[in-house]
Amino acid sequence: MGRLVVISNRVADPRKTAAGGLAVALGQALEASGGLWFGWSGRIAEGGTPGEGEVNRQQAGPVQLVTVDLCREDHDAYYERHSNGVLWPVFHYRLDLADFDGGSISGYRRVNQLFALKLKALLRPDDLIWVHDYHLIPLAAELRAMGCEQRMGFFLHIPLPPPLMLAALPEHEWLMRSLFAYDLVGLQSEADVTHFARYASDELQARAEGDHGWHAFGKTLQVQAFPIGIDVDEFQALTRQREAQDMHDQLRREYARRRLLVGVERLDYSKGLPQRLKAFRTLLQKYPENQGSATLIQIASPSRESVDAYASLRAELESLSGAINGEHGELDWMPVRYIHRNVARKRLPGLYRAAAVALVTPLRDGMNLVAKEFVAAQDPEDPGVLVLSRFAGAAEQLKEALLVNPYDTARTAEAIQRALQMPLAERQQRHQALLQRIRTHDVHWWRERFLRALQATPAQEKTV
Ligand code: GDG
Repeated sequence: MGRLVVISNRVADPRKTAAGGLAVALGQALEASGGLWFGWSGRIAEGGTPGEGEVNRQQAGPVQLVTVDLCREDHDAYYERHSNGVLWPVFHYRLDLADFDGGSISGYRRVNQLFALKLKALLRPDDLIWVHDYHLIPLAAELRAMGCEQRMGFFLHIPLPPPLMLAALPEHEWLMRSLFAYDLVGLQSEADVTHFARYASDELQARAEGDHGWHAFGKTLQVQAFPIGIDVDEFQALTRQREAQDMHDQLRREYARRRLLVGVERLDYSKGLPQRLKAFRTLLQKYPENQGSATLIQIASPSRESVDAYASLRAELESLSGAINGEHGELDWMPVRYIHRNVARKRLPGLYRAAAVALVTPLRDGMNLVAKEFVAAQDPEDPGVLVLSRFAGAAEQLKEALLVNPYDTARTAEAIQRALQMPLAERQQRHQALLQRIRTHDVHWWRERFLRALQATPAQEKTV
């Protein structure tokens, strides 16, 4: 394999634990090939000029980290308004939350062009290029327009919506056509691949070719599902470390007479948090044996605070958890512990392991790695139960979880009750099957499968 070049909005130093499993997994492949990781520096250059940006270089062992600063206008247009204000909601089926008028296709395109220009100067002819996520969909088309002929793959971490929803995007044809500049597009689930297929044939008049190919604009694009996994071994090693064990022991002591439920996510409207709190309230109302016992620790770490929809979601969650605690709380027991702060990654496995039930109930999610982390952190002798939304990409794989429709409050509450009452033998059986699945399909399997498929794509005419 040639040198691996990874491009994503943010770049992480793969040697740091806080970086997480994905960075570690990509880091390993980057290290093996003396690769390059390219993206935005996270810095906003006040007073800078749109379409221009300082390039920063840093060496992380054998891996080069190269980042570009963005001026305020580019950052707001590309990142805040277009990527997070339009693409994120539309791709998560939330047309109601997309700020189409506030979006900036021109700013989005300008930053992709800027990245392409800076990156092109660093590329070698035999590089293998792997672009990540919705911020950078048109990057390959920009690189091709500048004459780059390397093999290029793209992985979308979020869902791909059905064609009629994509069609709500201004310039959706341009965006989707730009995918054909890649040789391989990876999606999280089979549902996403089906949506792509329908869009490609209905809107782009593309022709299916072979098992995964789509022919249009004079070239063939391979499109396949590559469900992302976690680094199970790394996460289990983290579970055995002191920080996680202390967290676990402390929670087990504190909740010795109670049942602990846990939810962990970035505060985001795709994660179904209000619906989850309502289902938990129904659980307390409908099954009074949980009164004084069932406690939900909900971590909602701060994310995209400057986007309006996030501020109102935050207010809604504060008010809902306050209302549930007001209605059901007792002097020595509060049913909801809502925490709007980031928890150290080293403590998370302890929190997962102390919980009897995890509530992973997004309204829509590309994959959802929390579901997999929860499974990895469990004690196989006495495992907790995963309650998982059927709308998470992970639901295609994790069939032994209790699958729920998070919009259906009453039946989600029923599933939570079933999880709390599940006999040990059934918990063990389900956990064993789930662990087997996340182990077989871990993040290394995902990376290797994607890179093998990218290398196997046929050489062809590169311009679109
Ligand atoms: C996108 C897609 C897809 C959460 N809170 C804290 C914290 N986390 C960590 C979790 C997990 C990660 O963040 C979240 O990953 P998810 O997959 O659940 O969700 P997104 O952030 O939306 O990720 C998603 C993913 O990309 C990968 O392709 O699965 O569908 O939306 O690792 O543990 N970590 C720490 N403190 C927190 O408070 N340290």
